[in-house]
Formats: sequence, structure tokens, C-alpha cells
Amino acid sequence: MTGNYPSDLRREVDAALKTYFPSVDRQAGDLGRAMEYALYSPGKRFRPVLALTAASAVGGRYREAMPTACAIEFIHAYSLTHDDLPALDNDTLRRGRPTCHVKFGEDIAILAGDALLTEAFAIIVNEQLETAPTERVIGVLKEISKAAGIKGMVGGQAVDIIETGQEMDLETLRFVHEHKTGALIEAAARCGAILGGGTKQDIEALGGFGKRLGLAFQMVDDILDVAGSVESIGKNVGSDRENNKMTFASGVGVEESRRMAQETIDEAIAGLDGSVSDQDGLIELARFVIGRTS
Ligand code: GRG
Repeated sequence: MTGNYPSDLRREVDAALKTYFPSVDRQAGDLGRAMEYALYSPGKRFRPVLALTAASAVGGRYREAMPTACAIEFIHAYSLTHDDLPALDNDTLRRGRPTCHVKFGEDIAILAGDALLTEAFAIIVNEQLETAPTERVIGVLKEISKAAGIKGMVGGQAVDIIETGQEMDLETLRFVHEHKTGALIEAAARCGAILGGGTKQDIEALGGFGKRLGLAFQMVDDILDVAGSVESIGKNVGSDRENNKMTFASGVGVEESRRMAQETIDEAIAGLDGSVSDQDGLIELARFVIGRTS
């Protein structure tokens, strides 16, 4: 992993994810195995790591935010599982392995995604309430339900689908990126700040940071789809072109989109502007986003 990515936090998230896995009725057949497959395959755990880092940045104890951090990874795993389906991107490789529907069939992959999304909310209401005051947990539920739904990830994905095959203007493309990918990353930062006991100003500062990070994250993702390698990104390259998807990389070129991503990261860091007490971990994550190769 490039740069000073906090691998210790990633390992803690990996361990915690196992503890939140639901017991699955044997009658549900492959469902549990498909959920585990989607969840435990080797991802970066960027969103949970960001949530934990945000909790520390505002002076909180990061481990107390672990249930929500893991719940966000459950939602991320659902979104990848559904995004790979034949009706969407029709991808066969994810995190260096066959995609969930290739391994378990489309029907089970759809259900595994549905169940991962639902379990995420069960983790928050059952586990997060053990370590955080009710009003903070309600704040987290508001953030995550908005980020995952029509006003966030699914809404952004819908516009992406509707616009497929057409020349999008950069404003629409930015909308797609900020919603499809950015919303969950922004929510991770905001939830970390909420659970860490941040002030309103902290939460807004972390939200602005997360929003810019999310936009840059997707810009870099588009670049990697053109200029990355299968070995490094663990998925097939050229998927956007194959699916007729416009991206910043195809719209303005790889060099210009790299410059725009760097500018967005610089703005994210500048936007913290002394308003958050401990910024080092956040800045490391921002640098990771621009330098990442996987
Ligand atoms: C409801 C049918 C249906 C589909 C929804 C919500 C959705 C499908 C798709 C959202 C789009 C999406 C998958 C956005 C995420 C884009 C992205 C940059 C993924 C890669 O994230 P990384 O690099 O992956 O963090 P790892 O593997 O490291 O976790």
C-alpha cells in the first residue's frame, strides 16, 4: 500500500469486522458464505479507517467508533457486490478474486448485497449504542441513511447509469462522483467526528474534508482504470471504456484529471484550516488518496 497508510488501523478493522458478522441460518444456504466472501476479501478498508481517524482527530477514542466504521464497510461491500452485477458494470474480477456473482450466482449475490446493507444498520443500532450516547447514534443513522440512499450513493449511481453512453458535462460528472463515491466517504468522516464528540464546527470541517477526499478518490479510481494494472488494482482495467462510461480521465485526459485530483486534495487539507485539533492522521490519508496505486 502506498505512502504511510495506517495498516495497524486497517488490521484492527479487519479483526472487528469478524466480530460483527451475523449468524446466518443454515437454511439460507450460500447467503452467509457470499456475504463473508464480499466482506472479507482483501480491501483497503479506507472508509472505516477514515471514520476512526476522524474520531481521533476531534479528540475521541477511536475504538468507540468501531461499530459504525465496520457498518460503513458492510455498506461499501454491498455497493461493490451490486455494482459488479451483469446489470450494472458486469465485472468478473474484484480485489483479485472472481466477483461475488461469478462465485455464487446472480441471485445470491443480489441477496448478499441486500443483507449486507441491512446488517449495517443492525450493527449501528445494536452495537454502537453500547459505546455512544443515543443522540450521537441517531446523528450517525441520519448521516449514513442519507449517504447510502437516493440523496447519496444510489442516487449518484442512477445518474451514472442514465448518462451512460453520453457526453456528460464536468458539472454532472462531478455530481456523479460526489454522490456515487463521495457521499459514503464524506459520511465516514462526519460519523467519526460525531462519535468522537466533535463540535458542530468539527463535524462540518470533517464533512468538507471527506467530501473533497471522496471526489479525489473517484478521480484517482478513474485514472487507475486507464493507467493501472490488473495485479495492482485487483480488477479488470478498461472497465469504464468497455461500459461506455465517461470519467474525468476520458473527459479531460489522465494528466489533467491527475492535476484536478491533486488540487482537490490540496483543498481538502487547506479546508481543515486549524479547525480540527489533530490533523496528522487526516493529512496522511489525504496523501494516500492521491498516491494510491490500488
Ligand atoms: C442497488 C442495483 C444497485 C446497485 C447499487 C450503490 C451502487 C450499486 C454502486 C455505487 C457505486 C460504487 C460501487 C462506488 C464505489 C466506487 C469505488 C471507488 C470503489 C472502490 O473503492 P475502494 O478502492 O475498494 O475503497 P476496496 O476494494 O479497497 O474496498
